Amino acid sequence: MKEKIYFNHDGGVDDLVSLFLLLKMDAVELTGVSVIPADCYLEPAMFASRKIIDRFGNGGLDVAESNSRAKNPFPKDWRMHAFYVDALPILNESGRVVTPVADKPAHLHLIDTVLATEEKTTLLFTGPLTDLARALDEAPEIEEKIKRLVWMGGTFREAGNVHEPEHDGTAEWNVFWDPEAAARVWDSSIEIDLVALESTNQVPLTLDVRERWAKERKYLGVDFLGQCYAMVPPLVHFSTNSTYYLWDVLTTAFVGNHDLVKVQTINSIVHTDGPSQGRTVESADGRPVNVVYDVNRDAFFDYMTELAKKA
Ligand code: AGV
Ligand code: CA
Repeated sequence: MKEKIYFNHDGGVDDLVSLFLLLKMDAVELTGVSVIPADCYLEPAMFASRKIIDRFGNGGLDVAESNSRAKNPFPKDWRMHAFYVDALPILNESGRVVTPVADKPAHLHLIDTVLATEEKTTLLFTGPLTDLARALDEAPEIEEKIKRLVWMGGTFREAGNVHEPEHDGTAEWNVFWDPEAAARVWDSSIEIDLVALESTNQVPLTLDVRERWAKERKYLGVDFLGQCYAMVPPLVHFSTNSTYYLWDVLTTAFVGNHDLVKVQTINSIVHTDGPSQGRTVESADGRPVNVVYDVNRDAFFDYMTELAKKA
């Protein structure tokens, strides 16, 4: 039986590529999709999501808009990426958008979808957890219908990826955007699989990966990967604040293939205030999370590229 997945994302290049790959996984059935305007602007991210489903999916889905707001907003330059994906000719060839916008905001759409699905749902979140935190406040009964949460977020290292005024640099962005939301989900009894920076640091966008996709661009789906990853800066000599990693794509690949990574359980808490807000730290009386801390890089890139060839 196919695994039922509800996907909430925030419209970055790797979020949108994740949506594409989920549509190509044989063992996965997407039950719902929603978009939160964190690392994106909502309108282009909604259009891009609907067009990706039109082009690469089999219909039957709508896409819900989140009305959640940031504690700490993303930089504008990064949020612009959704406009570039939305404008790709490959997504605009048909000249129309068929997949509808859902008539409820994301957190209510999540509740409805989870309750309407007979089996337990796996939640895949590749942006902040705000919509899940709000759904849990609104309808705590969904907890028992959630199989687990797979989240791209956090790190247990000193170095996070937030480089902002008044912050000490220890947080990962998806936690930092809304630290209270993460703390709310930590308070629940949902099983959490965390794809943290420990593993995503091992999958930077590099020139050899781009060259591989260029060589195999005769496959429509591989060409789509190449076009998407032409929009964001690769790791060349050293990592900068804007260097792109395949954060969310690794998280999505983990849902489809557990053998790519190593996992370790850590008891942890989330800092919600002060210069370390958004930091996840190990703590004996914290709650357990399953942390993905290592990945077979080559197997990961092979897996995602082969999936793309199915398009
Ligand atoms: O912290 C990683 C998260 C992922 O969900 N996002 C990007 C991925 O979608 C935020 C982010 C951190 N650094 C970035 C980010 C960068 N250099 N460009 C764009 N987004
Ligand atoms: Ca994201």
